[in-house]
Amino acid sequence: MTKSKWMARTIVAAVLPLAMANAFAQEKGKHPTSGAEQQYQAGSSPLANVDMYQDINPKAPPMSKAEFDAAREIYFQRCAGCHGVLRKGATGKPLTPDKTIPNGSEYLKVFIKYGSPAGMPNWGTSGELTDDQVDLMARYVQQTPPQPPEFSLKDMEASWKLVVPVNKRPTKQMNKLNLGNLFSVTLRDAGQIALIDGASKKIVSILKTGYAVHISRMSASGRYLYVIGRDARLNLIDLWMAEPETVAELKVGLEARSVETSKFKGYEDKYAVAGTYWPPQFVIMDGDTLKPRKIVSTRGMTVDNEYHPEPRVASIVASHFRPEFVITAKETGKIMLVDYSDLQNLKMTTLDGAKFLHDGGMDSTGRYFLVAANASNKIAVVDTKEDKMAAVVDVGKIPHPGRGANFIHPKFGPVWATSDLGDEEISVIGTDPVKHKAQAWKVVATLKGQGGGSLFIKTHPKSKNLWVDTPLNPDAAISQSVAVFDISNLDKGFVTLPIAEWAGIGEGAKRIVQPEYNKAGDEVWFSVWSAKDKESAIVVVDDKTRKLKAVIKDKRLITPTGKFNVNNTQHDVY
Ligand code: DHE
Repeated sequence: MTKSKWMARTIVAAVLPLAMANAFAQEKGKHPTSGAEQQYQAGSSPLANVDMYQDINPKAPPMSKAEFDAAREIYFQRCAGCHGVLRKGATGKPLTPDKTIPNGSEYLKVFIKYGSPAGMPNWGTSGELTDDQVDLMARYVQQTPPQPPEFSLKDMEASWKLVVPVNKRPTKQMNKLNLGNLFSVTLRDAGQIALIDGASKKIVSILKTGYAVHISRMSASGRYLYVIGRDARLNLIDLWMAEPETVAELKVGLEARSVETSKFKGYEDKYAVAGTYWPPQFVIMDGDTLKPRKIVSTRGMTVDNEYHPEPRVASIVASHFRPEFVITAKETGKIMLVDYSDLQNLKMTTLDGAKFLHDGGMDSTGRYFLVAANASNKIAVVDTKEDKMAAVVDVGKIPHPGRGANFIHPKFGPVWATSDLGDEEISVIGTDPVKHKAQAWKVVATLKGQGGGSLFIKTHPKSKNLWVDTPLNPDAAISQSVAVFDISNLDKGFVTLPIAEWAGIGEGAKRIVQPEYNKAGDEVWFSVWSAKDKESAIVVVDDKTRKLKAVIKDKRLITPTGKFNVNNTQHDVY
């Protein structure tokens, strides 16, 4: 037996039982989410389709250009989410040639095929990659990482389409829609959004957006809707037009997830900002045209003072206390408070949060921003009035709040809560440093939900219910239902509602994802999310009775995921 074959067998023997034990534990629900979490992070990147230069590394195993391109495509579809665009490591390990070449192809093949208990998925044995593809990837990760192109102001300007100039737009609302209760619904795999009227539950229109469209945000006035796709295409939609439609479009980079608008008094609807995963930067634009004004790179030092070449921009919120955007950089853990009052002489305060910042939202006063540092199992709290960190709070495994849930705890006063991707816990954090000082920025209660795999938690100031989804739980009974807690008696535990069953649709994954309230706060909407070729739906529940109120079914509702009520998004109500 050759040395490399022997090594491979030894590693298989060492790794395989653990990988199997891990899979078995997942089935039994002991580590219910590691698999789901990996799949979630390994979402396809649009960089898979970007042409990149192949730098032949003489020390790496040979690869033809065709093999290199095929492997690059797989890498950006499955691996870049965890290992980073430049393979310098993010939540996954670095895969740079200085590390991979000494390990060699056989060793790498084993890891790619069987995975590891530390978190690497078993791409081969799960059937996702063939043996030939595993071999291809083992050789690919020993090559010099190809770098996607940068994206300058000039590139943005070249992509900019001002479809309807401001002076050609209406000066008042030209339709009869109740805009405050309109929902913008992400139709993820269709690259579209549906605008749905909150009262009639009818689709008002379907609009084309970017690839694998991600989130919607509102301008401060509630007139303009901003929709960002993973391909970094940003659509500006004017809700005042007789038929709401795209009035401007801009490509803000090659890959993106977030967008926000200026909300400070005097700057309503003036600016928008979009953050990109690649290149690692953000751009400030005119709010009513998307004309790009200023680009700022996020490359730099982590909170541990190590250089990171590709800190992706994660969540962004707009301060209500200063003319500032609050922008988080995932890999560095830095939080940038960017003053947009003078773009020429841009001022920025940079705070040390915690590594792996992802999603978050404001407390009920709008002063504090609570953001999950997900792979660090922490919530970072920013005081947007004083421009300082208020705290970093330890929570459960891989917190994933969406924008979180604000409510008044019967004992501890105002609190904000997050659920977790990595365990069944819900952490309830005190948010009132004045009247409940002892509890402020502490976990005052930990609730037990249905299981791990939660992405979003939601309530409304008028509601007594706290809703927790679990779309990534491997158990279909859990991913297809939702847990609801009574805020006045949290110790009683939760009740489960079979939302997917209520939808009354055919076969499919039917994951229940992202509770969202209507404007009045008396209805809560859930997406029933199946694959592109299967029927999906939206289920509307009466918040008071917790009974089914309506099911929205329509052939055009392809892969509905996020839903953004205009009023609640505009005013940060959650
Ligand atoms: Fe999201 C918010 C990134 C996968 C639905 N998602 C966010 C935010 C970030 C992010 C940084 C915060 C934006 C903000 O507030 O400014 N999401 C990512 C990823 O990197 C990830 C893990 C993998 C990927 O390849 O994109 C990812 N996200 C998903 C999904 O698979 C979801 C469930 C379905 C979908 O439509 O893509 C999904 N993400 C959402 C939603 C929000 C979101 C609905 C906004 C929630 C809100 O209430 O505001």
